[in-house]
Amino acid sequence: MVAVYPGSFDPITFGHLDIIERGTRLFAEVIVAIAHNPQKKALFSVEQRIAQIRAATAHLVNVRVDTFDGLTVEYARSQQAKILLRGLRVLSDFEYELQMSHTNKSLWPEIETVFLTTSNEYSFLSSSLVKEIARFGGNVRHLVPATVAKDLEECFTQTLI
Ligand code: COD
Repeated sequence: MVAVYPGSFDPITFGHLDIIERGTRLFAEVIVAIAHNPQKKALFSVEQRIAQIRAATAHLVNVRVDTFDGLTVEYARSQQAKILLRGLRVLSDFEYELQMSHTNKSLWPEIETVFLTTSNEYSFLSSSLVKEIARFGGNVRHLVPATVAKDLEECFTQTLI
């Protein structure tokens, strides 16, 4: 079975990567799908995020990185994928994820959302937190893949100049 792991991934963190790695052991293929939302201001361009995720998942043979506009279920349908993979960290994730899962099913009844609970060491980790630390010059190398850490350093060094 093919699973789509949709998200913003702005940027990918070790929390996302953990879900991807575990997903590849459950599904024949995991498509990491970056939602392109022009209304939402992202730090990294879609092209940068594709490069970051490709570099971070280069060791995984059954991962594909893609981007999509519009509805997640329409994208999944276009890929003949009936599984959406999502990660759950804390209780507050649950409400949002439950609402999204029901909404997606109302749009396409054949879609199923599979949730993987976060690994303990990443339960606090989010892309926003990583960006905040990097913005203030903190070390993020234990939180994100090396390419992302480098991109964050470059991005915020340029901002300071
Ligand atoms: N540990 C485990 N899981 C994690 C961690 C972590 N440390 N960090 C993040 N995750 C999980 C998140 O819980 C989520 O499941 C996934 O990784 C992706 O997270 P993000 O933050 O990169 O992506 P989101 O949640 O912003 O993505 C939202 C979508 C873009 C998927 C959503 O807005 C969407 O589907 N948009 C398209 C329009 C649409 O179809 N709308 C209707 C659906 S409601």
